[in-house]
Amino acid sequence: MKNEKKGFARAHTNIALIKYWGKANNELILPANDSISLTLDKFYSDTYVTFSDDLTENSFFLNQIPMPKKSMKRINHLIDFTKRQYNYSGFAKIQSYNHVPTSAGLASSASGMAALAGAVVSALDSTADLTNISRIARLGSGSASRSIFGGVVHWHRGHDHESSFAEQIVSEKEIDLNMITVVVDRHQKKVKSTHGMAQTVATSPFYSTWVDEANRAIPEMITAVQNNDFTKIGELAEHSAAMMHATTLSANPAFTYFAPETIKAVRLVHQMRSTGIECYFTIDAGPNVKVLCRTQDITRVHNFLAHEFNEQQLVVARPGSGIKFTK
Ligand code: 2P0
Repeated sequence: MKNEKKGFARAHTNIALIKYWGKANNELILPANDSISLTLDKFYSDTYVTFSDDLTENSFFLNQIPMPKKSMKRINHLIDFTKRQYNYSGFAKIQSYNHVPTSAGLASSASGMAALAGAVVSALDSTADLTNISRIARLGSGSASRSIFGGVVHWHRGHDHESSFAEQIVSEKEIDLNMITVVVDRHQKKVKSTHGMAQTVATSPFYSTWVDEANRAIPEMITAVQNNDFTKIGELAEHSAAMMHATTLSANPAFTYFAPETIKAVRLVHQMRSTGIECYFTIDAGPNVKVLCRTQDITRVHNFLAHEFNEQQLVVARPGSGIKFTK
């Protein structure tokens, strides 16, 4: 009879308020600086794993399409690490479904790797510890370590596998913080974040300043989040994003994730603020602009942005929950 172990997990994606940009250790994915993020509702990944003694290798299907072997490196690393931890020798068949529309301009690697870690660990350990799942998710993608928890989350950079994990600052019910993505360019060819950050670490003379400033902002952001101080959260988040993008322009060769429409959306955020609609921008490793606002202002911000961008370019997200092991 087949000896099978099954696991399932659902994890939501997240947006960083204090960005992770650069690694201190590439293999363990230890970041150079701490980061803080908001987990988002609506956008999530569902992952099913079946471990079996009968399988001879791992396989991964994303939205039912098999992943090529050459793209399996980090997935295999994550699975091998977990198998060693739980002293298990079988292989895994994984089916993952992304509910992160590409039209939303959000990355799916955070939710995808978080759900993978949750499914793999829960298959091998029914008393799964969320901190351990966060560490394992980190091996798949740094930002995935934060997607284990809901609300606002702090990823401690740490100095080894044990000490680099995320934890919740406040739950999704305790924070009034929403995000409207302005999808300015869906098709732009981009420098993948893994490569972009590596190039920045290696060549930007501003890089050590980035690390110092990011780490300095962490306790300030924690206090702002605990106090639900939207103004302070927004100011710190906007400054963190602007500093991260300054490091790409100071890399050699220089590069930028900005597109012309990125600047247009940033200007609209400034215009809104000058007319009394309080909102702030953040931008990841791509051209889309994410606008942070309070719940009371979602409609006003959305309508203002809708003067310049069409409905399909605007995607509203609210705070989301942490990882779940049932649907
Ligand atoms: C973040 N980003 O904090 C930052 C801000 C993008 C810009 O984490 O190499 O896919 O897999 O650890 O997590 C995207 O990078 O990179 C990211 P790896 P990841 O959200």
